[in-house]
Amino acid sequence: MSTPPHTLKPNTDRLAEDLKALSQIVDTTKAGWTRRSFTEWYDRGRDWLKQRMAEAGLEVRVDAASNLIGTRQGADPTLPTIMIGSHTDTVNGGGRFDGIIGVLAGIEIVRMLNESGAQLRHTLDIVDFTAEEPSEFGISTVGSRGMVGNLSAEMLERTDPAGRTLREAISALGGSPDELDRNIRTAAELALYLELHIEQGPVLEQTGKTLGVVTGIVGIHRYRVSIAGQPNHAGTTPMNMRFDALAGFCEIGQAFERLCREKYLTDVVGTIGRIRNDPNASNVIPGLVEFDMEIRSLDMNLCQAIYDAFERESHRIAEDRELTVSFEPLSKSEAIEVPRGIRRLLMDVCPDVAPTMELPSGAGHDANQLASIAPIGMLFVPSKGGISHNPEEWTDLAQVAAGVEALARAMVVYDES
Ligand code: HGY
Ligand code: MN
Ligand code: MN
Ligand code: MN
Repeated sequence: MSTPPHTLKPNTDRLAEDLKALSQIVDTTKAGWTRRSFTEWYDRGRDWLKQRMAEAGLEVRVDAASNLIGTRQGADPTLPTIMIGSHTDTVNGGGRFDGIIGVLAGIEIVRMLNESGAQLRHTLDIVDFTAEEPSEFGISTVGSRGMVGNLSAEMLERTDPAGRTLREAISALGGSPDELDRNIRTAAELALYLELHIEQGPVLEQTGKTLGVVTGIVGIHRYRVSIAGQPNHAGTTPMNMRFDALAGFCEIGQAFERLCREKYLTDVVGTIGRIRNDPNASNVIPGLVEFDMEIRSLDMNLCQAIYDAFERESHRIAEDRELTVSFEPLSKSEAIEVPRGIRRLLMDVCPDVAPTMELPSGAGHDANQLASIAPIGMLFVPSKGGISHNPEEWTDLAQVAAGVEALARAMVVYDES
């Protein structure tokens, strides 16, 4: 029985309750709304999600990569699966909407289908991908990498500051890392991946639009850089006899910003967001600085060009200061172009729900990984003031509900196509 897509409406009270309940399962000792992957608060969020998925009649399981998956069987088991997903981990001091609205949208869409008595042709998977944000292991999109076979043995052995391996962390969350290779999802198994996400930027709000159909998603190159000098006494070491790693970082950091700002202002963004200074004492000349840098662009050649130029400049500065600098790749995700057919599918259904426009994503997503095995489609809803990764992150309930309604329509239209 086909379901007229326009009849599917989210229950906004239920959606508000879910948003409030899940967003409050956080580490209250931290600023903002913090639910870091592989922590007790993340586990509690998972337990809460498992209950909601079970109540919605989904078959609930944790896959080899520790992703939480709720499955609603379709009428035709020979068809590949449609997947709706996102993530429920946050950055430190993050907001209440980044990621979770995509997972809650999936659960609410299942309830809408149940209430309308709709029987889809395709099986539907609702997924909470593990650790989409850069984890304490230095790797982001852990679960979606694992699902598509992009989590290497080397990555699984990386350790967090407490010395735990990513392999151990995935197992503790119910995954089975040794089974990863045998559980890689293939293109034949997945028909379509859809994700609802906050824009995390100002464009929708500034143009008065409620829905954004994503045209492309940036790729991200992330590196860990170490600058080594010589720790020494801050009082007895003359200025011309120092090998100051932090002073070296200041010059190298400026060079990075200048490269990204001057040469590639509109097409690339570069950020140094995490830094460690050893021994980090007021009366010791810093001997070692370690920092994480990332470069993002829709054009991966630009990412590579910036990296190459930055590496050369860093070695030149280090040599001048008799320091050493080394670069270790942390992770790479490829830039994604959304297939035309999926953009058209979304652009056909969305304007009926709310004012809509097309735009690229400057944020990375699990969709970057899923794109290696399926056509992906992403829908954005506005971020107030364009703010995200910040406790002030905000999206109106009506905007979230419009995103849920449009995603449900697109999914039903696709299912019947
Ligand atoms: O960093 C990002 O782009 C995303 O919010 N994880
Ligand atoms: Mn994020
Ligand atoms: Mn996100
Ligand atoms: Mn995402």
